[in-house]
Amino acid sequence: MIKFEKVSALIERNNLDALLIMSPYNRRYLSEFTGSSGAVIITKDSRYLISDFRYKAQGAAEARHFDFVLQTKGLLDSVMEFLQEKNIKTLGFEGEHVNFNTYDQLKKEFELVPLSGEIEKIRMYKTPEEVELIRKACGIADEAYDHILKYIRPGMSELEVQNELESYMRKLGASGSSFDMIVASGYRGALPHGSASGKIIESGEMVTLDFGAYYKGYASDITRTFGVGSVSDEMEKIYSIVLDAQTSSVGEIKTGMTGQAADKIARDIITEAGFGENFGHSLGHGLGLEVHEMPSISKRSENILEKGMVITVEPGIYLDDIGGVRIEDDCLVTELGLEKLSRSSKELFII
Ligand SMILES: [Mn+2]
Repeated sequence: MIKFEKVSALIERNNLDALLIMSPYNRRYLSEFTGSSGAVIITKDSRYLISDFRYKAQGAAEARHFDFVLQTKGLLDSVMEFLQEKNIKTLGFEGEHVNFNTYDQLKKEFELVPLSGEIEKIRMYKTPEEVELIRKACGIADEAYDHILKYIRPGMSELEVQNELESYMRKLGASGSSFDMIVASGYRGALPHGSASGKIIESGEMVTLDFGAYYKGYASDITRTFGVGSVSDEMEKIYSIVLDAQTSSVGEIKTGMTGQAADKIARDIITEAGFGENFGHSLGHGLGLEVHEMPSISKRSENILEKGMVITVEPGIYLDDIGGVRIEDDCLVTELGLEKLSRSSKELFII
């Protein structure tokens, strides 16, 4: 498998005897083990998953390409004992995930090589199977959005909308929301990360929903903004600028572009319309096992967009105390440009 070839190259490049992975998403990505505790150890010629008694059967079944090692002590003690038995001297570890106490213990016995973001870089390139899971997670979000547009009425609270959306996605097969969803109505729409509150949704307001589903471990993340009853001229104007920035970006982003160049497509349109100061976040991010992962699509990002990556495209304009508009799709980077995985309509919709 391509991911194991890349890990072997990483081990070789850094002259490691073994690589130790303990962070949950990287552990799951490499081993396919979905349990909540364990460690992955990869040497030049073997792969091991260490976990405890609770996960003995599950670990062995899920981590098909790994030998299961039963943990008999605390996880770190068992890991260290195993590494010593295997005569490991030079050990690569996840610099940005290992805490000080673990580091302090490991350094007593091994020559440590910190690696940062290396597994995350491999995770950027999705296999066709991973893309299909994300596509399914997007389909669930699209169908739930369709449902919620028929469900919402003025007088409902943002929390009621959140609960309905979440339970509907579960009915469609999601294991849950992929993150704490945003339901921001009226003036709260100016908060790019306004989680659902007890605020009542009123006629004449716009509502921003930013939400997603987890399906078999893979996330979707979509945003739509719609009107309730009627929409002011000012908000309608902002909506059309954001829509133009979003569709232009989806149409023009290509393989080989930097995150910075991709971000600039939307930012230039919004800035030219006079709202540059009101678009204070990045255009997008990678999506997969985590709802935010590499690559970054931002003003400063030098990540190169390549075939097989899945990214979000989500420009927004926020006016303090008035409201906001954001539109977000999830897209696969292909040789021909972006392929949209989320399909909900982006025409301004008034319920
Ligand atoms: Mn997003």
